[in-house]
Amino acid sequence: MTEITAPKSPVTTAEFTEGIREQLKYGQGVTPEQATPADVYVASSLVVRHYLQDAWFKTQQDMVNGHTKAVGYLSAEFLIGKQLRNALLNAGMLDQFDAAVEGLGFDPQTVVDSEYEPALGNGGLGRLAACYVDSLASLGVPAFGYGIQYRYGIFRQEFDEEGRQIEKPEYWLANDEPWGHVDYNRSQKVSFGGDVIEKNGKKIWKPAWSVRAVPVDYMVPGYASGRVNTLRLWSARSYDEFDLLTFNKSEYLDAVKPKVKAEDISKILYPEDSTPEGKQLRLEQQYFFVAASIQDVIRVFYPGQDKPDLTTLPEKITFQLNDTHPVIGIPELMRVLIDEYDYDWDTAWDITTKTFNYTCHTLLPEALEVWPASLIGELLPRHLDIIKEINQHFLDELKTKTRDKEKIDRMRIVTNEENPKVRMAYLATAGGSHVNGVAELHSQLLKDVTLRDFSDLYPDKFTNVTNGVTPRRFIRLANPRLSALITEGLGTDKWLSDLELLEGLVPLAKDDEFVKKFAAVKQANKEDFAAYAKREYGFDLDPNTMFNSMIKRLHEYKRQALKILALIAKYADIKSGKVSIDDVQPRTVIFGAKAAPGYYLAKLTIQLINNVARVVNNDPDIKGKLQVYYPWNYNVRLAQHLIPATDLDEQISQAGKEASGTGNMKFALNGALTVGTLDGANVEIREKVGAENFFLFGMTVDEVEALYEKGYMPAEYYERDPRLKAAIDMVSDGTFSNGDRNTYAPLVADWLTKDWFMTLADFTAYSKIQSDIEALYRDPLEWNRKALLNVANSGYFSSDRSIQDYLERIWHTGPLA
Ligand code: Z16
Repeated sequence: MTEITAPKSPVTTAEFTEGIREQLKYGQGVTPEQATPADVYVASSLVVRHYLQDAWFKTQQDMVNGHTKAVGYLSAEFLIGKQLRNALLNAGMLDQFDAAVEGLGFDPQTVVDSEYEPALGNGGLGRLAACYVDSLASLGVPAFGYGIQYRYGIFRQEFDEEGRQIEKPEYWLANDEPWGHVDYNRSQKVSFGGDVIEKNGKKIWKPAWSVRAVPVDYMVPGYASGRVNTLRLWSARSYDEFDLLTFNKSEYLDAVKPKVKAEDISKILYPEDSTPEGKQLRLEQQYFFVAASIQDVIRVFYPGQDKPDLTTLPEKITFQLNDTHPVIGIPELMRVLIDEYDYDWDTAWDITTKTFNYTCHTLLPEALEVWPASLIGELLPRHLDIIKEINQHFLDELKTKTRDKEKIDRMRIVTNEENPKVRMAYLATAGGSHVNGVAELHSQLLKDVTLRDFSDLYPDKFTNVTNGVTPRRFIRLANPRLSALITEGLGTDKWLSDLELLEGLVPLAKDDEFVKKFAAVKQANKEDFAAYAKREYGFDLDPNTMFNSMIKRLHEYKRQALKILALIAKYADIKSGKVSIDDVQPRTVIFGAKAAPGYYLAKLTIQLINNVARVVNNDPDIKGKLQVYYPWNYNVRLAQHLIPATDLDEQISQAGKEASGTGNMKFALNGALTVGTLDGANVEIREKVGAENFFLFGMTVDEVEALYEKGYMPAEYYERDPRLKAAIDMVSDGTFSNGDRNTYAPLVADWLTKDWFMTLADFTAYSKIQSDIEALYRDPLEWNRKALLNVANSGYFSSDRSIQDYLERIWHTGPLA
């Protein structure tokens, strides 16, 4: 008997149908006969919201009236993906929706597909924030996600004739957006610029301009928890509308300018993943959403109080800073406490440090935001004063802890130079209770390298929380076939809220019949993906080949170059006759990646991959045995389709560079095998699934360090490995650029003279492991047994477990009573 614990539906099919009819009539203004799938999508979404409304109220009331500390997850990005199916699943209405929509003569999948994906994030960090709000609600923990409702999300990627990336604006709000509830009556004022004056020994900030922060609220229904939390994304509006009335005609157009400027703040998501640009607008965005959120928390938790006792703030909420982007919240809370509520410095500092915690998501030094003090001073003069004072207090404290003057100097929050800079990661570390990295290895490197001085003097502040992903979206929704098989194998569907139960599948890996069912699921998923790729992209994928995916942002450290060079080497082997085509293990390689628009080498790599695909796919000598596809505009939707269909997943970053990775977890949970380096969470995945079920290759962190130390000469590797040489020469000689030898010259020059991430040094090891991979793939039963063991042993990588770790190690709170 299979035990089904999925939430009991709050609605019958008849009620759902009636709800859709009502919404079509009074909301969309169409009859069911006139309605398009997009109309039915909007109507269905509003029905879901309707049935969640009471649980939403109750969760908020219990949060404000109860004694359970809430979590405020401050993040510049929430890459939430499509909402409808997820809300239906979590609220227990999937079946009622399907039946109601079919009853009205529509195909449920078409209806769901007509939702436009909110792409309000760059990659891992934004998607992680979305998984975390899902898990918080599913665990019943009171929480707010606070961020920005950008009008333009991450750009829509296209490829031109030459295979180059083109960025198109992503105006995702062009149509009805039924999920975001715009709440004009709870807006906040956020101010900028101006000066600080002193009056009676008190500093007073006289800002020059203000914008109105309007909350747009998204319901975050927990899976089977009966709880609905809030994701509050701020949208910037102008206060200057009325000024229009006072202008004569000639000034009319000028008068709308300030309005446009104010609304610019939430206009666009910066497309830099891990390498932020220090632009004024970016700082405006950061302050905008953090200031609005802090005021909002005071409004929510101290309703109607003129003189609230804010010493209790750390009992009401704990703020998690997602990377350095929201760190300006630390001086902002200080300012609010001191300037607006008259607390003294020490009391304010005590409240602030108890309220904030900081998660670092990177090891790249260039990703740790450093702002010119002058820029902060212009935009937020009072905050710069406060930051300097924090710095001074901090330096005084350090003097009581160490006599090492150089160390103290290295730890300055505000640097001591002609044009001083503010180091946001240091401000976050000094101004909060805990600092965590996002995988064991990453947290260790933070302590040993990036924040070493801090961990020496404040060892107790540092901890680790290994990332996780939500099994609801990334197993249940993305892979219904596997979900059904897991439930069959375990005899319960409880694994959806307790993912470590997947361990119960371990014995079934010995059962050939079960392994064959598992293999059939993968095969069916591959056929589905081939059909999807045909429909959406016009590609002809052969589902009887190995599906080998590499999906993630395009970045040198992630080393898409290593993958493409190995592929070219293979192609060259075949072309030169070194390898007979009959011995080639058929493989379909699928890339998905966006590059930051200003990242030259990354964009050139995209062009190379597209042209390798063009040449290889059209070469009759290859007989379709090697196929390369690069579906453009990789996003959450494509991930949900491709991950369940993948046999082999690439996690091949240079050791010590990928903080964690979360795609690696999604793949393992969907039964792909990983080829990877000892980097980020790969280390823990390999420990959990077993070394024999993971294809490890490449240098370790220590070996990488040693090689930098010794002096890395990439050209030596080029000379040493003839296959590598052949591959690079093929890139140079015009094979992938219609004979033009200049196209990829900058890329080749970088490989041969710099190659900062040591792609060439790991090439030979990477090529070598391919024969192990191919040997195993020739034995489908053994391959699938190992893939099944990956699923069975990856339960640890649920974001529910990550949230449990945050609750125990950092937040010290829990579910609502
Ligand atoms: C980002 O996506 C990440 C780090 C960062 O500093 C900025 C952005 Cl936008 C990624 C990491 O690169 C990745 O390793 C990690 O898994 C992810 O954040 C979530 O922690």
